[in-house]
Amino acid sequence: MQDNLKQTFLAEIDNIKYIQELSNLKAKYIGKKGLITERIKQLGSLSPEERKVQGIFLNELKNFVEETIKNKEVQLRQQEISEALKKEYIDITLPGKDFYFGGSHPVNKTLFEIVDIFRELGFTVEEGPEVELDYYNFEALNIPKNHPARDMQDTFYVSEDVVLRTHTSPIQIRVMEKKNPPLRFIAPGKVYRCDSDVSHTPMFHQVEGLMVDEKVSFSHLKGMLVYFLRRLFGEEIPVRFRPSFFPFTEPSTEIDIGCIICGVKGCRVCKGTGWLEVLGAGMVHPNVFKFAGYPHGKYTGFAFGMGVERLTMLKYGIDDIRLFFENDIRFLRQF
Ligand code: 2U9
Repeated sequence: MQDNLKQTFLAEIDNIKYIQELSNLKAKYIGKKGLITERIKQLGSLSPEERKVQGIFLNELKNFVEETIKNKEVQLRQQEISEALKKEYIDITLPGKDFYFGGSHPVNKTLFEIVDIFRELGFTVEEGPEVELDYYNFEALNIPKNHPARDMQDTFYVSEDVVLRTHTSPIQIRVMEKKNPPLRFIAPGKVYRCDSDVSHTPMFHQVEGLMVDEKVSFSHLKGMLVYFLRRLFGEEIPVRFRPSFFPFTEPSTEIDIGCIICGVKGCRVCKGTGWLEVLGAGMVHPNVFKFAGYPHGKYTGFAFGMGVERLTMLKYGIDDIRLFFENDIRFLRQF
């Protein structure tokens, strides 16, 4: 009969799958009213010989049940852990989620490229104030009062004598006031003009440059700027010079490259001409040297200017300048 108890217990514990069920089983056999406990309680009614035999047997059975439940608990706990590990397994060899590093703005990328090319040519980089005196922005650049370039409609006036610079040229005047030739530097920076459409924004970036020494000629201008354009747009780029006019240079020229969209055939971007204007340049006007305080006739120099947004638009085929300033991450991520 007692042997039977052990067999039933073993069969029952064998069926148990969850730790929570073990406490019921424990109560059923060795709890206060458990099957084995009840039998131990009844030992008193047996003869001394039988009590001894049964006593030893029941005691051993009780210990056996306790021990077996404890072992089963350990086994179930280990099983639980290995199942959880299997279920929560993370494959660390899978590729991670994509994330994006920030990068330079496309206008800055072009600006850095331009600066790098001129640095290699021995040009240094000079800067100056964006809120500028009328004198440096216009007067000293041979743009006298009443000149059309001073039109209120193009220039942001802060007061009668103070403007937001409309070009970076005042930097060159300020440098010439302080230093004597030889000079070879570029002047990059933000400029402001009261204008807004697909190809104009009220603020844009320019790089201008100046080289002054004794005997600087138009050939130097031509050599440097063709070299620059070949570095920026590739060795094969066609380049042409057209005569032009600026108050601060004489003679003056505008420089075109063969249209990089259509290959000099004529398209929407080059307005059917096959050419794109990318630079303005010229030999520094003698009046400008006079304003800078240089002795008459001693020095010659060439100057040039370019719009960085425009060059970036041509380089990447962007047809609306306003895209640069909308901070749309879908646009910016493409560069
Ligand atoms: C000094 C003397 C001469 C700078 C020059 C240009 C020609 C020019 C435009 C290009 C596109 C401005 O951004 S843009 O609209 N620039 O065409 N700039 S010569 O000449 C100077 C500058 C300073 C003292």
